[in-house]
Amino acid sequence: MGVEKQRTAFVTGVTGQDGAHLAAHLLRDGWRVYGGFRRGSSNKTWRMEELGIAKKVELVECQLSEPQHMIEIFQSIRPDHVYNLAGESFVADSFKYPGVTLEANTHGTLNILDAARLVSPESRLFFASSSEIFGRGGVAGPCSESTLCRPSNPYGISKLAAQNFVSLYRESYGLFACSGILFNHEGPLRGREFVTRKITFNIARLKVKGGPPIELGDMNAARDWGAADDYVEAMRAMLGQAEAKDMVIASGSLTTVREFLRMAASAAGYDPIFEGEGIDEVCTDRKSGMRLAEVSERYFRPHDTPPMYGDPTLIETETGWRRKLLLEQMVAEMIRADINRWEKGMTNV
Ligand code: GDR
Repeated sequence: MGVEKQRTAFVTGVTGQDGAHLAAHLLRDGWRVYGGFRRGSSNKTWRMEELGIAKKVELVECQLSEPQHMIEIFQSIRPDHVYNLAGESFVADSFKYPGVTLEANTHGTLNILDAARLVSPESRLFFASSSEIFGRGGVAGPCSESTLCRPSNPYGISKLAAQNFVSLYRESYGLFACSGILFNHEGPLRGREFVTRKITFNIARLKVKGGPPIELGDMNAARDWGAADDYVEAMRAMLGQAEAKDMVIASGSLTTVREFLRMAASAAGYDPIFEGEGIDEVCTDRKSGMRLAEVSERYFRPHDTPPMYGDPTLIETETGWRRKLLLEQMVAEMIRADINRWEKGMTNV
């Protein structure tokens, strides 16, 4: 019996939430994992450290905007699977930095596709696209692979352009390349700029240390929230298919920011009540009278994406993938992790 060659994956954006979860799953299943990180983000290994994989991932400095550099990385790694998860991910900032967003998300993806085409056309590629590609096209009902794309911010435009490159390279050069159209996905490793982690981090702070209430933007904003730890399995399932296809990765249900806050406060042992409307709305703990959250105009987005939710039928029927964690369980997990961090004084993550 011959010894099976160890399979190799190249994960760009390994210091981010999805990169860390994905690397952990791949390592568990015996893959050799090369993790691409951007210069200046090598100090952001806390996620891999929390998952106990920091020493197991082989880190590769990765400048996505340099085509020759990407070619050299492909020549030295010759990856079986490539997951392009790197990029600018904070939608609100993309209005401030449209050029940087386009460079990282679109141009970076193009350079990866070209490196694969020139060096290792047998590699299978996954690209993390986003529900933001739908924008105004997605408000009428559940978004599927055939929903009209009308992105409403530079971030959505950058992801849609990259996704179009992925299908172009699949169709023109025969690459096994596909895009996962990911709706919001969260968890204890989420960055604090995103509303879910902002809420769990600060509810945990109030619980352990007290202090001022959380300031939030639009409490009526709603998203289709899933768990990052589930969604990285969907990415893997897509690369295991006989044929490369773009697929929506979503939970299929909408939840408001207010409801997420209610779940988080309850998971921390509060009894949250909401009073007032619009900018005057406040969330208070019924038992102690403590103010947990209030609304601040500072966090409203001038051009927020309207609520929309995804239809995961295709990925579920074609790959058999199912999400495991319900939103309420994931929120409880995030609260547990953040309370634990506050108790240990680890508040810079
Ligand atoms: P989003 O995520 O823009 O959907 O992008 P984010 O968590 O930032 O916002 C979700 C919604 O919450 C509203 N909101 C607030 N948002 C933040 N950040 N802070 C607040 O205080 C606040 N109050 C209300 C926002 O207006 C918005 O409606 C995420 C990212 O992961 C993208 O990379 C990804 O492509 C998409 O999800 C799908």
